Amino acid sequence: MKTHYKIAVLPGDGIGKEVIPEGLRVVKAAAQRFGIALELVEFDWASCDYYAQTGSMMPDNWKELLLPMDAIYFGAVGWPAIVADHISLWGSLLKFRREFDQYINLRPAQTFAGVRSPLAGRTAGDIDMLIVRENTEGEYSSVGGIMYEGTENEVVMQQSIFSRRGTERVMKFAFELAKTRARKHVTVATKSNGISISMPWWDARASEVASAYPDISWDKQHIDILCARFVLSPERFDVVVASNLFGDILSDLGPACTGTIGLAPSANLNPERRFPSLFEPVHGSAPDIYGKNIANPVAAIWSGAMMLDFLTNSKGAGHEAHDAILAAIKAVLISGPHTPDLGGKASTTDVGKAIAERLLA
Ligand code: GGG
Repeated sequence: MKTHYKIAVLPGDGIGKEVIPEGLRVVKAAAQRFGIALELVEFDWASCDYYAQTGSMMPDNWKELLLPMDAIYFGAVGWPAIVADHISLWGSLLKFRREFDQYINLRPAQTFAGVRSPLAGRTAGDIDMLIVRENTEGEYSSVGGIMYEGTENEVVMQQSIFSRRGTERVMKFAFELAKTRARKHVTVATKSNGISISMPWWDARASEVASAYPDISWDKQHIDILCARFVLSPERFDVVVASNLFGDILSDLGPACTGTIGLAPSANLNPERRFPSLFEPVHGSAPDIYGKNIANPVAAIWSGAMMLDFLTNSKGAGHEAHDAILAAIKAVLISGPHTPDLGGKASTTDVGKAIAERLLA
């Protein structure tokens, strides 16, 4: 059993540089309280500033530097004034997900006391779902190209790729996760009426995997009506499993229905632990609010809690630290301070300090 964990810290771009210090403040406080030894190694790459200096998002030996780490704590990527978003994303975050086989992107969405949901009448506990996004293939594929570029015959194509291995493993993860939940239900996001080859195949893989889990109920829903139901009746969802793109959309929509995506954490997992897993807020770099110290740090802080939990296999000190951080977040969401996305006037730093103080009180 490990007692010492090495964490790579990559704040990245924009508000990533504001929320990660608050996440670290709370993670360090939790580590102190629960006796977890952390070695934090900060890097300034995987950022558009680094790209501006070097013409690349990361150094050539990035993999060598990250492989010895137990986890990666990441902020956000994207600064379109320096480099187009698809270059920065494919040059950093998507490299981590693919080359470290972080095939699960686990994204919880919950309503909390003290946070007003934009959906009428929803209060704490009404929404409580776990979105499982396939994270290494699907619509995020690098297979495609442009032909006859710049002519009147110009065409472009980009293939979606679904492998049997990739689809079965994400389905299995979702059904295993549902076993740990009270409602034990999996919803499979699909679009098998319109996307008539890969999505019926995706549904068939869901059906095969589901047959090994007789105690888990499940259904499949087309992505269009599923989005509508996230808004109209989000309380019906428990575990939702989706392809890379559908999962990305649902994991902004779900947290938005709870009040703000400023609360939404994520864990990019290599469940077998052959490679480091990566923990990051769902939100991006938000150039429009960067520099004002008003970004909500809760998503980054909660991601840090998920990291501690994962490091210790959801047992012992890391698990206790996770639960204590979540309790401190909940307390601060009730009594404040709140950042402007929650209707408050507090700064990113005020909220981080309040959660850390609550944790150590
Ligand atoms: N912290 C998350 C982040 O920086 N996201 C940037 C982004 O655009 N991500 C797209 C994706 O997760 O697929």
